[in-house]
Amino acid sequence: MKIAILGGDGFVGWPTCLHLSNAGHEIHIVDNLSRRWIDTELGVQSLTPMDSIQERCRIWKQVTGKTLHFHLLNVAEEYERLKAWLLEHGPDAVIHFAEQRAAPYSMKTDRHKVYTVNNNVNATHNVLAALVETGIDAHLVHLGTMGVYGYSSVGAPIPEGYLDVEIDTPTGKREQQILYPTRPGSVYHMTKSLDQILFQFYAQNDSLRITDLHQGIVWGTHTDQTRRHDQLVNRFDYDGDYGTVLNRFLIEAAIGYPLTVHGTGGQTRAFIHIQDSVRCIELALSDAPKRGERVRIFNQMTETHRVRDLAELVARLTGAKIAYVPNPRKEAEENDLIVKNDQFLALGLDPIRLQDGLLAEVVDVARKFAHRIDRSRVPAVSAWTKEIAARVDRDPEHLALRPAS
Ligand code: USQ
Repeated sequence: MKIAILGGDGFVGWPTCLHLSNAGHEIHIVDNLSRRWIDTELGVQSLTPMDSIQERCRIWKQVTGKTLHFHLLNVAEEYERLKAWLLEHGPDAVIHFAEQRAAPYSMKTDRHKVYTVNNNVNATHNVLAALVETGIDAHLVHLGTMGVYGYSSVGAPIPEGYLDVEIDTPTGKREQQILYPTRPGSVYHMTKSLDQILFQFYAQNDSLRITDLHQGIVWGTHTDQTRRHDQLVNRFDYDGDYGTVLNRFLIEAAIGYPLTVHGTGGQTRAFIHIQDSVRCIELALSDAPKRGERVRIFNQMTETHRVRDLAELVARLTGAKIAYVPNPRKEAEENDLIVKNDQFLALGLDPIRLQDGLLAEVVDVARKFAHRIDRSRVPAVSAWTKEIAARVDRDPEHLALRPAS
């Protein structure tokens, strides 16, 4: 297949490019390199030393003989170029990662909220409108998030996208399936909820073939393909905005930083290893909906964990200390989470469990690159509201001088 990977330079995008190229597909990376600019804005860098996208593609060619085509294009802002690009290349599938993906970054300031909404919603709508206009019948696979469902305990498993409901009508009860109600907890998660509505409309109105992957928190960094050369290494974020919880705990443990549990750590979240993430995308590609079918929705996760349990697990494995810090986010202190993921299991996914992969990740990545870490970038300081901002802990290590009285 000829596959366009929008956002193919990012954390999940890059290993997806390698995985699908290795599987024999013709890969076109379409990316505006915004994630690298955000690193510059925040003054942080990936824990793993990351080469330019052109250099990464050159190394892949050297290692495998396969070509990764790179196209510098802003999907959210350059609609006419996107349309022309699609017409010229006519991909069989489009994988859409081209969105700002960090909840804390999306909540930093009003400017970051506006950027996240403009970028994410426009990128998704531009792709949809351009597919209709060009008449290209590509399967669109979108990276969505488990976070569209929100994290209040409902007591019932979260289905894969659709909820069976019974509605009272004048002639009696009628059954219907509706999109599972969204309850996003950040501006970022809100944009992914809006994406769902855009997909529903374009599948219904224009018969676009769309799969939406509701992914959990990705952990780990290596895949079989990124391991093949030092310069193919994936990015790894540990900072307070882009670092995700388990990867942050692993890094914190590696540098003797207390594990920063927000609040009580009673938040339960869904997780998936990066290797399983790229495998799921391949499985979803192979199982495209037909024209006229509704949007296919998968829950792309393999296990659920409570944040404080993860901290205790990492502490047990590494001897790290745990710091319970005031939560910079507005979220439920404690929640249960039961998620259905039957569709990927039925397609043959054999998940990597956290218990199996965890230690290797600590040794391979965290300790190897620990010297590149800027400790001052570890605390999560983006607060969800102005009131919460006042109580954010910027110094979980307690290194700053404090008044004696
Ligand atoms: N947390 C801590 N300590 C930390 C960092 C986070 O306790 O040092 C807590 C947070 O308060 C939150 C939970 O861990 O309750 C998860 O936070 P996260 O930063 O790991 O994940 P999140 O902000 O939800 O976003 C990440 C990705 C996003 C993806 C989402 C999947 O950045 O792109 O969509 O995971 S999900 O969480 O299932 O919505």
